[in-house]
Amino acid sequence: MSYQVSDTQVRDFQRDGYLLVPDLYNAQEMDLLLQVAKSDMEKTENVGGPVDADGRVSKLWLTSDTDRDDIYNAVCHGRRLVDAMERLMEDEVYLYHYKMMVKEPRVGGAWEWHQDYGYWYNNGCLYPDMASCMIAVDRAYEENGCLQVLRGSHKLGRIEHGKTGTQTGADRERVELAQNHLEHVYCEMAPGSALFFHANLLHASAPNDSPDPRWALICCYNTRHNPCQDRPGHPSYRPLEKWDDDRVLALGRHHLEQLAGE
Ligand SMILES: O=C(O)CCC(=O)C(=O)O
Repeated sequence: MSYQVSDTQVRDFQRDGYLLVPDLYNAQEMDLLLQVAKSDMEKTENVGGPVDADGRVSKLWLTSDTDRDDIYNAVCHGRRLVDAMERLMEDEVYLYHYKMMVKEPRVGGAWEWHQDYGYWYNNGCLYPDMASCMIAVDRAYEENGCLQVLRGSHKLGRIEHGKTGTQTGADRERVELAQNHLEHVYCEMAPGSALFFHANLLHASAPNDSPDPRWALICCYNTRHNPCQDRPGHPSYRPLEKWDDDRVLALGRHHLEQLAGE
């Protein structure tokens, strides 16, 4: 499957700071991704996350394995995603990191309002010319804590960030000011849809109060022209190899076959 971003979508992204693309991945691909991720999560000790203001953990599983032949990398390196990202960011991009966001039914915590560049600024990234793509593995809707954004907030510039619980969030007064003027959008997503969003877009998500899980893969990219310090898990420029999109299914199936043989 290939995907081409239209001129209108580029304009929408530049105006709103985000773009929702339905069905970028098909049901089979998301089903494989979920099966692999669930089995991996059982084995990894690396699942944790910051605590929100009410003491609930917002689990995430961050990885800097950006070269391994696996289904996560097949998504992050896949032309359908990378070509779209390059068109939206108007430059070559490279993979900064990726993470699986695991919001379990009834217990998954909130994410405070923040800009990703509020964090990445501290990695010496010179410009906010970075973006992420959130891929809905499960259906995401208001009650299970879908992503919320303030439309157009990527144009506000970088806002000061400080601690809320153990999370880092944007200055509350500034967020309130923005909320008085900008549209608050709940980005409800069907599995396989993708939300591209700019690193200065204010976003948040509520706790998961529903009986349904809300897993999502977030792939983060920097542009080639944007110098960043080289840190573990947050690298400076290194060319991104683009992979054919059919590797998502191929590597996902391979992984499950291996698991079945274990
Ligand atoms: O998964 C979520 O709901 C929010 C994640 C997020 O805001 C982030 O990773 O920057």
